[in-house]
Amino acid sequence: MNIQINQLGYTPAMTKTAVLRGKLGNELLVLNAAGEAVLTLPVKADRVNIWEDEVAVVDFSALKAEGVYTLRCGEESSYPFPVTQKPYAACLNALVDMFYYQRCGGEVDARAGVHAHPACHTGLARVYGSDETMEVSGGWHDAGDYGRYIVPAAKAVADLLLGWQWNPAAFVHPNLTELLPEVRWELEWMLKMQRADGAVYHKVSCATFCGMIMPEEEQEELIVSPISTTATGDFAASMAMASRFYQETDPVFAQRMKDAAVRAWDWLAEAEPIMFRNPEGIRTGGYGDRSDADERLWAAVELAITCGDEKYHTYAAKAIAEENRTLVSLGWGNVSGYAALEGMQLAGELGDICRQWVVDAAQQLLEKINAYGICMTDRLPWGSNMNISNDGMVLYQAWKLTGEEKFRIAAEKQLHYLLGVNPVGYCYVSCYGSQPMLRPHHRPSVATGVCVPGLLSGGAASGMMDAVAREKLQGAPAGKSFVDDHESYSTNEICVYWNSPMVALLAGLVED
Ligand code: 9MR
Ligand code: 9MR
Ligand code: ZN
Repeated sequence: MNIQINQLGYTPAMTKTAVLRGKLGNELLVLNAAGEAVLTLPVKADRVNIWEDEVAVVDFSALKAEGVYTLRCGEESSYPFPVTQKPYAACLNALVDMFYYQRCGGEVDARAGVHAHPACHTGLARVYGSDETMEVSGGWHDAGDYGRYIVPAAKAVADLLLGWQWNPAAFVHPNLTELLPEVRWELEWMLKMQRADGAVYHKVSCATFCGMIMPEEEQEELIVSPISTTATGDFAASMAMASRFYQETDPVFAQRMKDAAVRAWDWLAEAEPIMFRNPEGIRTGGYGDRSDADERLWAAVELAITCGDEKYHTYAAKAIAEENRTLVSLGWGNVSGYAALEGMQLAGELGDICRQWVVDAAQQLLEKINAYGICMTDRLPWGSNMNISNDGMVLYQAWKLTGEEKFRIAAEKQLHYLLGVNPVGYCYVSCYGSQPMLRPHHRPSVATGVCVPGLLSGGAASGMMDAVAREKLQGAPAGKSFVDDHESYSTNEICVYWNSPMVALLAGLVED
């Protein structure tokens, strides 16, 4: 395909841009379902070089009438796409249902079809280096593997709650699950990962990654890896945040989370940084870090909002003053951006600083936007689709703060990229769009031979970090460093914390 569009379509009001690859012609025709041209637009002669292609970007926002359309330029056509009021409702449902499919420690019931399975990983886990055992069942499998890790869990929870905060009405079509009960599935597990003194264990997994089997078939010993201050900070932050969301419906549960957050903080306040590294014999996901300053900052902000104590506010004010506020980072490694997004709720100067932080970061993103609409060009990291969704969240928030359309348009472009306006022409959400990703590095999808729907692929990654990528993508430019192959874990794995920011972005953008 040489004419890239959002394969799920657009709302009538949205800005619509197509990316045309190569010299296709001078005019872009918008054809209706009957094949009649309803719009004719000039294609700019001065094209842009990006990722080894010369592309032209054509704005066809003038198309506002509902219907199904195709774009044509010369001999080339786009996939057909709709213009309709709610083009993303089914996709958003699927992105949320993904968390249900990822459930550990409970049955995934018959509604999941071939992916149904009995409760998995229900045995007691042994604390690394001891004979002590713990009951830590529950939560979500992190990704294509079956590990359960606190650091990425906190990000996933925070994104989903932000999506709910921005627009609860976006989640009115429950399918396999509902948002707040689903998030609670993870939170209940996280609570089990806290040690009596308040510190939090980094993860629970088997010693090594298993083969491409269903989760209940993984029977090796479960091992709880040592504590870290990053896991403890992320835990304190996400528990304090979540506590507010369950306050009305279940105050007892909300109080449990608040108490757990306070205990984590009290332990953290006395603790020197403990950065996690896989101990001898453990080879599952590391989620290591170089600094826990951002985790501590995020925790202080959430506790200041939830508990109101002056000490949290004082800590947050000092830490924000020291923070390098050039970006709003929503990565699992640098969570300072959550302090920014959440800190906006704080009264006084701190709230103002956080708002400015978000708007300045969004402005910097705008300056990096490329022809495909995303804010990175030279290098794309492992899981770049997460960074793209994260950027969308920041741009969306800047739009809400300022009302400036440029931010909303840019936020929409992040979505359009993920759903088809990208140089490989994939809709990066499995089973959605005209050319969906269908072969993710995801054990239940590989074991059954059927792709779970609603999985956001990690997407293009320039580092060539697995054998398939090295073999098939050697020399490929960043944006094309993607292969829909289940063995390419560095370009086509799936993760709870890659789906989660896309859920938040979509929830925000579909607001009426
Ligand atoms: O399945 C694993 C995936 O979740 C990880 O992201 C990836 C990188 O750590 O590793 C995958 O496991 C592979 C392992 O590292 C090497 N042997 C083959 C495994 C499955 O492809
Ligand atoms: O998402 C993680 C990415 O940022 C890292 O570069 C990569 C290598 O360390 O690991 C990714 O996380 C994987 C985790 O270690 C194991 N579960 C699957 C995750 C996604 O591939
Ligand atoms: Zn499991």
